[in-house]
Amino acid sequence: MSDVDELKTGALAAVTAASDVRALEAVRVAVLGKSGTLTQLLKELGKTAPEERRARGAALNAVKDLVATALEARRVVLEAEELAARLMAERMDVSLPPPPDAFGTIHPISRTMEEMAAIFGAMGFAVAEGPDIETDWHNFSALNIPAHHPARDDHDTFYLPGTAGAPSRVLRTHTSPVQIRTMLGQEPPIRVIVPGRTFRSDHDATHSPMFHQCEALVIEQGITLAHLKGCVIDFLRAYFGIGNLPVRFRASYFPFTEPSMEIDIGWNRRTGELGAGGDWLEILGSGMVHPKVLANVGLDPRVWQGFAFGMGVERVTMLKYGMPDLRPFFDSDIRWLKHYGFSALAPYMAHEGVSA
Ligand code: 2NL
Repeated sequence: MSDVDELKTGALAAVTAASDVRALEAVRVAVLGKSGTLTQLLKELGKTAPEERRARGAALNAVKDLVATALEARRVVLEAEELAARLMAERMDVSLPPPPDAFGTIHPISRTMEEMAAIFGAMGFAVAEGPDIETDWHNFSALNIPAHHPARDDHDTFYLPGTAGAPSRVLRTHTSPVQIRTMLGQEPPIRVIVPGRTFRSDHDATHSPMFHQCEALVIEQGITLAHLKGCVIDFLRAYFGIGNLPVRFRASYFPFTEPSMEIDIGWNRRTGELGAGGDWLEILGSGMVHPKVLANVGLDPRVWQGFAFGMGVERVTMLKYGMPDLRPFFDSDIRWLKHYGFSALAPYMAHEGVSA
């Protein structure tokens, strides 16, 4: 067998044996590349005796074409095989169930405060906010709770370390100081609610040292107790979604209101059901803003009147959703949050259409 035939047989065998596109490319380089075996023989054609040169040249070129054709045919086959293998490996089963969702939930406290903003917003109230760290004056004195007054003892206040010459500071024990700031900062008429964090040094099954309140304040000329009653009744019936929720007003005492009233709603003590059952549950404190409080923020009590009320956000949330325990509210336990949290995709609108 001639060296040309030998090269042809060897090259074609190597093409057939190549098991992937990379191996096939290696065969092409080894035979037809710059220093490939066939290229080498073509380069050496000049050394061949002139009478053999034409025939050998034709034979070498024929082998070159043959090998190139074989390479191309094999490449088409190998590429098809590799594509088929990839399609199989990267196959996607579109009938599989989707992975479990990774959405978070809205915390019940946030949702309740959103609901309150929606209900009071429909009555013309704006939302006001203020600092968690307050001066003693905004938190107590302005609200007619002077230094050494016994009412201060009820608040289990967190005091901040004092600085000589600077006003004494506390973590606010209620959201009332925000209403003081509102009255100092803008002219009446005023209608605001103040949902927010509050702090008291008290920790047991029914008290957290950090909790939330929502207070409301109205300052206008000619405001009476009747406006307070109507506003509170409308709010409670909208919030609990019970159009005929029984509401009872009881005389009480707060230093910052006169007269003051505690407000109860009807429920069933045994089942916990709201709106029926003949028992009463205290839910809110309220009153007409004390003339001294108005004077403390520079308002003439003979011109301006107003009412205010306050409630615990955790408490009304637990009642509405039947939550038995306050403690998990701030544990950040993902199971509790999944169970009691709200979807961000389900906006609150229950108060629409609730009426007496
Ligand atoms: C309760 C009682 C109440 C107020 C809060 C208030 C605020 C100003 C002036 C007068 Cl600036 N009053 N707030 C009034 C009555 C009751 O809260 O039991 N809260 C949980």
